[in-house]
Amino acid sequence: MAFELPTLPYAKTALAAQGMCEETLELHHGKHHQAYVTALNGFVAANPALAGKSLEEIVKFSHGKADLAPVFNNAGQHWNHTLFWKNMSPKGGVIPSALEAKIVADFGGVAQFKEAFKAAATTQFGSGWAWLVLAPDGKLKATKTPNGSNPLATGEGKVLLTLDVWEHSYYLDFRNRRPDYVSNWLDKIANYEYAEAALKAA
Ligand code: MN3
Repeated sequence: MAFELPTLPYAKTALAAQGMCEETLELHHGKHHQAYVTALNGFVAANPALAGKSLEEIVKFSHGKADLAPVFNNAGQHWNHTLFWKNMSPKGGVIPSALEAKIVADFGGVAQFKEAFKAAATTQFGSGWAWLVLAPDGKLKATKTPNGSNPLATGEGKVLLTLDVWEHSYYLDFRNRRPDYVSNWLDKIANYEYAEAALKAA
């Protein structure tokens, strides 16, 4: 079974008023994400060791193996983007109460959480991702990974929220201003209801 590009959970115009324009979503979802899916399917078709494995299994299996680096990059990017689309909402930016209580307990406050997440997102040199995870010690943690990597591969915790900080995710809307993209995303676009549901399921 070939992997498929997931449908966006909202219209391509749905986030424009919040700072992510239709062209960004069209290119990012329809071109960038599609390219990762197409490449991954090519690798799976050519390598019997990958046949029948789920996306999660391929990410873990290929992680840290030099000869499977292109597989890991594309499988990771497929997993990361699939989550990223669900991590945004036209009604984003509102932190529900159970998640807020956990954020206050572990970061000291919402402002401190946003500061920590923003620090992770802006200090990721070059391409990569920022994450809010429930770490193995039971505490929320803001972290980052380069390129197509993710906490599923590194074992840093269960993912509640992720933000793409590759330039293709923000250049049309914010040009070179990654810090503004991150702040705007946390305040207006992030789907904290998804993050709270993931926390409750963890
Ligand atoms: Mn991307």
